[in-house]
Amino acid sequence: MSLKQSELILNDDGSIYHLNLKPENIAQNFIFVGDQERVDKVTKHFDSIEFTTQKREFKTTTGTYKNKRISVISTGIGPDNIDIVLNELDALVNINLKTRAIKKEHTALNIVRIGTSGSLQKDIPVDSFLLSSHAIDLNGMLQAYQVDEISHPEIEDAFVKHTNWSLKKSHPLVISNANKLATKITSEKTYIGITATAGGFYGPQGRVLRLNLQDANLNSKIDSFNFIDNRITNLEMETSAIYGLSKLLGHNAVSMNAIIANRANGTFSENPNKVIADLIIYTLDKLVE
Ligand code: R1P
Repeated sequence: MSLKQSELILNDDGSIYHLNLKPENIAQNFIFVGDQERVDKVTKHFDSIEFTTQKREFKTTTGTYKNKRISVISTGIGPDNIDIVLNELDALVNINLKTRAIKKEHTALNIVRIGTSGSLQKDIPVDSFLLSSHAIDLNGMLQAYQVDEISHPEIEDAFVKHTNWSLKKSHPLVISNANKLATKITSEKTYIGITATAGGFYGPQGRVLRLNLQDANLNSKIDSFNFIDNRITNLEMETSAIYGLSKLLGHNAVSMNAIIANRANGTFSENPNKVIADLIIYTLDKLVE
């Protein structure tokens, strides 16, 4: 079956629509960052750079770090952007862009997100690293797909009950994420926990400036949720989308969070750039171990 031009959209030069990439431009190993300026903060450590391009917020650079070929891409903010990035990267490796047919042989990408995040637990301080063992999707993007095979109804139902989750909002989806890549990057330096992924920065993460919240107590109910010793440790805006789409599409993903804020005690890192720089080096070195 050949995918229609309206479904698989290519630019005039044959590159994929939003990312402006061709299959030969990318490595099998990916680092996702939110901020476009963070791409160079990763690739400045590379031995060599072979390719770079940017369209909108999606900047991609491919090169080698200690002889390992890695592509770094900025996703911008939020699950909606992850939908674009993961579907287009998957198309680059698993769809023949010339015939528009899905390839018989599947290629799995290895993806590590290096992002910033706010801790929800007093004992996970600012300036620490956190690896997401699970994600809880609070934004609903994934519900556009058939997600039954990746969902955990027992935990989701317990969360809905514990938080008295409004039925007007999208049903929370819990995605577990144990894989070899996660094992490789885990160490005594990494906290582990369930990462909650919100679809916005202010109201969806319980911040009040001028608007009242649908549930003013939601953050404290998220903090106190516990399912067989699993607790929700941090909030950010991409992990559930990365974990959910990677599982559905057959890619290996890990989300690494530089904790720059602690929402439980109201603190913010005095030097957020340092914890991000440290996490970049930590992750790169773990990738080539
Ligand atoms: C919000 O400020 C952004 O920061 C976090 C959130 O997930 C969201 O994307 O991650 P990044 O620093 O990777 O962008």
